[in-house]
Order: sequence, then structure tokens, then C-alpha cells
Amino acid sequence: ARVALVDARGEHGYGRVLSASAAVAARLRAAGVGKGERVALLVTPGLEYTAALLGTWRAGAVAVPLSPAHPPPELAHVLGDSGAVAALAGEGRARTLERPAGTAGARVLPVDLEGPAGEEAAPPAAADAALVLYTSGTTSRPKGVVLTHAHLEAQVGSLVEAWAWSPDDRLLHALPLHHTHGIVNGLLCALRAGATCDHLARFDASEAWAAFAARPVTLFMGVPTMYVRLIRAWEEAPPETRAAWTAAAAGQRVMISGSAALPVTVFERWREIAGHALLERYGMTEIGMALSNPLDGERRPGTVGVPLPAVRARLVDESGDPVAEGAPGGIEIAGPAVFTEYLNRPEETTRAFRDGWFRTGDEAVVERGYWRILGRSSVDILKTGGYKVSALEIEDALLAHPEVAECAVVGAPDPEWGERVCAAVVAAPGAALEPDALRAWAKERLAPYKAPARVLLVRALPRNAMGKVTKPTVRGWFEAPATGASETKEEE
Ligand code: MLC
Ligand code: AMP
Repeated sequence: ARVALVDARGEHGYGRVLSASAAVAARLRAAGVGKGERVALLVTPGLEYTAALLGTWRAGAVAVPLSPAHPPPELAHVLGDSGAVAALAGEGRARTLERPAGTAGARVLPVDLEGPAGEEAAPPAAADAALVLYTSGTTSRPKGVVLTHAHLEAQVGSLVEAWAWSPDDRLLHALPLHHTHGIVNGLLCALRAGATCDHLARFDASEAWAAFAARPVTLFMGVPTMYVRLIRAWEEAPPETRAAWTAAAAGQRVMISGSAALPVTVFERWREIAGHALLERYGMTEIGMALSNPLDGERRPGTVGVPLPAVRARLVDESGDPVAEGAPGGIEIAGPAVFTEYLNRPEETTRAFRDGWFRTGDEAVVERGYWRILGRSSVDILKTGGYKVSALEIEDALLAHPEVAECAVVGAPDPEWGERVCAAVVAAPGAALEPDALRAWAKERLAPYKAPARVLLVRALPRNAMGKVTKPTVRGWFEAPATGASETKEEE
């Protein structure tokens, strides 16, 4: 039988995925979870995750994936905001869920992969909600992007076609499973193609190289930070290891990068050591993947290629009029893959669209037929290691600290992370605020990738005539390399 999944427990065929997901669905129905209700998932990548996801769908419910790396307040926000009625706890995860699920009024249920299948519910309709993914925006807390089965079908169908997925593919999956990159591009495309999704428990560059060399991997997907780390591990390895790793990578069908800009230097170095022109593509939680370099044909470094099948893309000026050919503009996307709403946020949903086009907030230019991303229109949206984070959310969190009077969060350019979260902080009068302590405090409340990597204590924040913090000046303070986490800026 064909192997669907590989995880720490071993290999699992497609039949096993079906029986395990039927058991999860039966358990949810027995617990009274109804059609369209939200079910949060805190589970381990592999059979447990896939059975929980498909089982939720087979019960007619909507899946809300949580991250095992998130501290309780982040879990509580997603559980509460999504109105989850139940939370599926994978092995060893029930205790983590108890408090946040309790606060949110969600029942914690174990993921029982061995239970009876029970009676099958009617399959969900295309227009039914399937997934709620939490994404950071310009508002403080992350909001839920509602994707229906039809949206997922369109997103997956487009990628399976464009990247020619086949049952012979074996994906090495090392991405988190609470975001679209890992869920849709990785897991769902693999399942749809009847391919094998081979999970690494977590991304580690040497382990990924070792897996390339030991297993018949045909496909890899990563954020640029992962390729930077793979390159570093290769450079640090002895010559015989390097040769084996190079051969293993070169034998793969395609290697893909996305979620953040891939530096041209990384593209070039990867071609030298792995024998691959990385296929860079562009996407977003709300729309799935929109633009991609071709599988066959020129993959041009520094660009994200052309619109994917069934995706309509355009560039517009501030008033929403399409720009002249060759001029930069805001990216707008339409088509069957584009989401229809942010959960319970009708005003934000309305603002996100213009005449039926989704406004991404990213800017681009088309050069010789290929799209090149220029950046984002908001300074308050950062990308670190491929994770989108909101400066405003982090500022709100830091301001809750009794010794923080004012703060400004910016993204400082970084060769490994793309951007790093940096905070300039004004301490309350008389406070003895320690940057390291503030960072640790933030990590108890925010996802680890949102906690400021650098904290700079300052006497005052720079403001313009309107009293608004001038973030470019703050960003300039972080352009010098870090001298350690405990830094103080004495002069203004
Ligand atoms: C971890 N840390 C991060 C971080 N990830 N800090 C900033 N940015 C990040 N992305 C923290 C850790 O908590 C730790 O803090 C320190 O950084 C170093 O940890 P690490 O162990 O070295 O990092 P690691 O856990 O290996 O994570 C690196 C990574 C991870 C690249 C594997 O960031 C990752 O999985 N990124 C993928 C994100 C993703 O899937 N994005 C797709 C979104 S969808 P300390 O204090 O302990 O040192 C999307 C749409 C699209 O964007 O187009 O795809
Ligand atoms: P998310 O909201 O987490 O889904 O992240 C989507 C955002 O990631 C987009 O709006 C872009 O800003 C960014 N992004 C994704 N792919 C690329 C890419 N190839 N180059 C530059 N930015 C990208």
C-alpha cells in the first residue's frame, strides 16, 4: 500500500489515515460537536495531525490549528476568538490545553486513533468552512482567516498542477502546521496527489540534510531562513559529507522557497551547493499561493514569477486604478482561491477588498513578464523567519508590563531572519527595567517569534510634529550589529 505519511511512529498508509480520521470524527460526533462548529487542534505532525484535521472535516466541523510552540495566552486568544467548542489534544498535550480551553469554554478531547469509526456524516459542501487560520495584521491581535473547502480545493488544485505533483513524490516536511505554507502547500498537496508526506519533528539543518541523503525525497519546501541554515550546515560539514549531501539534494525533483523574500545571494549559493535553481513563489494566508516561478522554464532570482493557474493578479495605484505597464503598484488578487471573510470581523473584511479584489498590502513591479516584490505598504507588518508579526500587537503586549512607559517595535533587516523583531523601550520613571527580563516576560505571553530579539532602553522615542513615532529613525538604531541583548541608548 502507498505510504501517505511518515512520522516519528513510522510509516502510515492511506487506509490507516482513513480509519484514524474516521475514529476522530466519531469521537467528535459522540461529544456533540455539530456541523460548522470550530474544533481547535493541538497535535503532533504526522498521523496524529492529519487524522485530527481530516476527522474534524469528516465530522462536518471546522479545524483551527494551534501551534505547540505558543504560550497559553496565545492559545487562549485563538480558542476564544474562534469560538472553538472543542480542542483536540494530541498525546501528552491535554495539560497544556486545560487552562486556555477552560477559559474559552472549549472541551478538551483526546485524539483517539484506534476508536470505532461510527456512522459517516454527510460530506461537507464546497461552500462550508474548512479551516480558520490565524494571521497577524495591522490591528493588534491575530485574526481568523476563514477558508472553505472550495477555497482549499482551488489552492491545492492550482499548486498540484503548476508544480506537477504526482503519487511518486515524497515531500520532506519541516514547516510548522498552523500556517498555510505547511498546511496547504505541504500536507494537503501531498495528500491530494497521493504522494508521501515525510515529517521531520522539527526543522534542523543537519537533520534535514541527513534525511535528504537517507530517504527518497523528491521535493522540499522552506522559508529563506531554512535555506540560509542549510547552506551554513553544508559549509561547516567535512568534504565527504558535503559531497553526499550535494548529491542527495541534486537528485530531488524541485526545491521551493517562499513566505519571505529569498535573497539573490542565497539563490546563487544554493545553486552552487545543491544544484537547484530554487523555485520562489509568493502567497498569503488569505489567498493561498498567487505567483510562482515556473517548474519548467526560467526561474529568475529576485522575482516570484507569474500568476498561478486560476489566479487573477493586478497592480494598482492608491486609488485602485491599474498602473501603467512596468510601473510599481499594490498587488490585488481575485479568483476561486481567495478567502471570503475574517471570522467575526465584517469591517476588516470589507476593508480588505476593493471591487471584489483582495488588497494584499504588498507592492510589486512586473519586469520582462516576471513579478518582483518590492515590499509592504505598512511598516507595522514584519516578517521574521517567514512568520508574519504585527508591531502593534507586540507594542500592546509590552505596554502591559508595569515598568514600560512607551515602546516602538520595528523590523531590523537581518541576513538570516529577513527581519528581526526589535523594540525601543522607555522605562517608567524610577523603574529598573532589564532588557533580558522584558524579553523573557514577553515570551510568556507571545509566540516565541514575536518576542523582541533585541530590546534597547531609550530615554525618549522620536516623534514627528503629529506626535507619531518616526519608525525609520527607530529602525536606524538597530542597524548596528547587536552588542548583546542588554543594550541602553544613552544619548538621543
Ligand atoms: C524561532 N524563533 C524565532 C523564529 N522562530 N525568532 C524570530 N523569528 C522566527 N521565525 C526564536 C526561538 O524562539 C529562539 O528564541 C530563537 O528564535 C532561535 O530558535 P531556533 O531554535 O534557532 O529557531 P527554530 O525554532 O529553528 O526556528 C527557525 C525556523 C522557524 C526558520 C525553522 O522560524 C520556522 O519554522 N519558520 C517558518 C514559518 C512559516 O511557516 N511561515 C509561513 C507562514 S504562511 P531563543 O530566545 O530561545 O533564542 C505564509 C504565506 C506564504 O507566509 O507565502 O507561505
Ligand atoms: P502570511 O500573512 O503569514 O500568510 O504571509 C504573507 C506575506 O508573506 C505576504 O503578504 C508577503 O508579504 C510575504 N511573502 C510571501 N512570499 C513572499 C516572497 N516570495 N517574497 C516576498 N514576500 C513574500
